[in-house]
Parts: sequence; structure tokens; C-alpha cells
Amino acid sequence: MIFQPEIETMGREEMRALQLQRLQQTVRYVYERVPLYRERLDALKVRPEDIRSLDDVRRLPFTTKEDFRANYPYGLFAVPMKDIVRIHASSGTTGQPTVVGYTEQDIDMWATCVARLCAAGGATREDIAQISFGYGLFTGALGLHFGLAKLGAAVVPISSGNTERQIQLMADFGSTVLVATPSYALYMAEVAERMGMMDKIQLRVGLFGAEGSTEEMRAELERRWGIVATENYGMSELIGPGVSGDCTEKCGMHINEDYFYCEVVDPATGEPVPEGEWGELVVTPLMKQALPLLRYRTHDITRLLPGPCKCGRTTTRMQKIAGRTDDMLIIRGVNVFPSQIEGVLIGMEGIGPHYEIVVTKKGYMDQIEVKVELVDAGLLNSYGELEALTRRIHDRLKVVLQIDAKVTLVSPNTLKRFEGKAKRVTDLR
Ligand code: DLL
Repeated sequence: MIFQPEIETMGREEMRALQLQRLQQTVRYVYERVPLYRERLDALKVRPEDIRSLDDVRRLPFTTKEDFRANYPYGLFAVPMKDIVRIHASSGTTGQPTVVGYTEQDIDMWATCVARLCAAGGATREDIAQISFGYGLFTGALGLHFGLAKLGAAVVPISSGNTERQIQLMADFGSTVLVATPSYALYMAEVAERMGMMDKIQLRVGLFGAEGSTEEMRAELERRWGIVATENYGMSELIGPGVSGDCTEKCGMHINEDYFYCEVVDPATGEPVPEGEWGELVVTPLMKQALPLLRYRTHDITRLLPGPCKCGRTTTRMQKIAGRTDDMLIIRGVNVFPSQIEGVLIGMEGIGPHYEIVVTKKGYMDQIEVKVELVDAGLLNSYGELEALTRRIHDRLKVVLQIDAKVTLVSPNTLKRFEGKAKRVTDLR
């Protein structure tokens, strides 16, 4: 089902005209209301009326996470506090959270964005949707909550954690949609299997997001739960979830282009890459009231896929995120993305889908260790078999990564499980 066909199947020319009009409006709005942007635009000698085409977006300054830090907590807000009706924050990895605010209109737009991607992923008003993201300052839970409610589904705000109870209630309530991070959905599947509950569960759709995952991980989740799994993308600074989402064709995430103008740039130079090439996603929200931003540097690596989709939507899609510019590991001069390692491991015979990556330095040499769980603990008693499996994983990793990784096989159920975003890489250098 297409939630808003008049937007999602709009002609390309019409969409571009709408984007231009909203971009012009946004530049005027931030110039008048946000001191940081007035200063930056003045410094660049760009006036709002200089934005005459979508290509003129390149004349606008970037915004970065550091700008949030320097203006903590409310310095980038464009409306007085009396108009703010919600505050969220993302914890991030380094100390100070990134604080974001919403007006009532922002909340409504956000729900619309999320309702569209839930519908695209196959959810309907008939569904019972279990939200297993952690409720709180994280935008994931309330974002999906309001979006699914707008769609008319029955929302079960169970939050994350207490996994056995999650599974019991999933069966009792007849939940048909699961909202979670891919890593938590994987852990939940494991618990459901262990409890012998899988045949009492009626799940049919998984709406996953908030962290990277590979096609192999999607296939694993679909197989274990017996569902159609789609993913969606977003980030707190831009709104939360709701920037883009897969349709059931699973050929890239449809961007809510009437609300978000997306570019892909070379992360090193900030220059736009040729159409269809990989680079860093840069997003300008087009209708936000409380926290409008110009050209936000997401650090997420993707590419844009224009052209119509079999589902009937005409919106540009973005390919699954390959990684973040800041989570790329440089091992002995070679670039390694954790997603490449995940792609190799998942689905390999004899090992489970959980893994950990540890990077260290011995003298001047970077060392990478990949820890993987055995499916069958019995193998630990057979040196020969263990050795052969270790070698097989090592060799496959070598083909993909071009480097030697140390592979360590550990007993089943010993690696850490995650209830929210997974943290699988430890870089000790
Ligand atoms: O994770 C928003 C969200 C919640 C999106 C629920 C989808 C579902 P933050 O906590 O600010 O916001 O984290 C944003 O998470 O820059 C990406 O690196 C990563 N991320 C989010 N969705 C995906 C995805 C939410 N589908 C950061 N694939 C982003 C890969 C994702 N990475």
C-alpha cells in the first residue's frame, strides 16, 4: 500500500519543483532565525535569493555534529521554547549528547514520514506492531510509534530488554510486525527458538533500522522468523527514523524527498560525486520548524539510485548504508568496513551470526581478530575440525578484505548479545 500516492508517485519534474520551493523557503527561514546560519551565509556572501536552482544547494555551508556540540543544547533551534513540544537526544559515542527539538507540526510531519515507510515495508492498519526499540530519548521507539499509529496499526510499546517476556507477549498478543534493530531481532529469534515458541508466533513483517546490517543479515532474519524484513534509515539530527525506507521490492530505501533533499559528496573534499556513485550522504531537511539544518554531514556512506521502482513509487532510493566514514578501519593501510566481515560470516556453515572484531597494534603492525561462535560446541574437542573451519573462515575473509585476520572460534552463546544498537568493534589502538 502506498500511504501518500500523490507524493510518493509524483512526477520527477514536479518533485524537483517542490524541493526547490522548499529549499528556498528553508534558506530564508534559517537566515532569519538561526544566528549560526546568518553568519555563515554572510561569510560566504550568499543571500537567500541567490538560491535559484537545486544545484545552488552547493553554495550553502555544511552543518556538522561539531556545530551541535558548540551550540549545546538549544543553540540551533529556530523557534522559542514555548513552541517546542518534544525533545530527543542521541547519546553518541563521545560524552555530550546531540539534542534535537520538535514543534507540533514537526511531530506530525515525522509521523507521516514514518507511516509511509511502514506502509512501504508491508505494514497495514490490520497489524499488531511490537516496538522493541528502547523508549526514551532515542528517536527510534517514539518515531516508529507515532508513524505506526498514524497508519492505524495497533502499537505495542513494549520497549527493549526482558527478552523472554517479549517473546511470550509476542505470541500472546499475536504481534504481526516487529520493530527492532537487526541485532536485537536476531537475538530475539534465538531466544524464541530456545523457548520453543516459534510456531506460536504470528510475525509476518520486520521493520528494522537504526544500525547497519548486510543483505546476509536480512536473509538470516527472514529465514529465522519467517518474515519479510525491510529496513529504514534516519538520524536524530535530521528527524529520527523516517528519512528513507525499503519497499517490499527491497531494492534501496525510498527517500521522503518532499521533506529531505539528499546529496552524495566525496567525504574528503565535500564535492558532489557523479550521479549514482558512492560517497557520504548529506541531507537538507526541507520542512522542519524547530531544527532546520543546511547540508548536514551524516558520515553515512551510500549512493543514490534514481529511476522508478517496481512498487510504483517514483522517489529516489538510497542504497543500504555500506558503513560510516568514521567506522572504517584502516588495517595495515587497507580500508576495512565491519559490514564486509559480516557479509562473509553470516550464512557460513558451522558458525552462528554473532561476531566481534578486535583491533590491536603489535609494534607497528595492526592486528585484526574476528571472534565467531561455533554452532556445535562439540567441535571444540576436535582439533582437526576446528582448525579446518578456522582456516576456511580466514581464507574467505582474506579474499574479501585482502588482509590476514586472526579468526577465533568460541563456544556457542558466549559473545555479547545486543538489545539496541550493536557494538561489535573494539579498536584498542
Ligand atoms: O538511529 C534513527 C533511527 C531509528 C533510524 C530507528 C531507523 C530506525 P541515531 O540514534 O541518531 O538515529 O543514529 C543515526 O544510525 O547516522 C546511521 O549511522 C545509523 N543508522 C540508522 N539507520 C540505519 C540503517 C537513529 N538503516 C545513525 N542502516 C545514522 C545503517 C543506520 N545505519
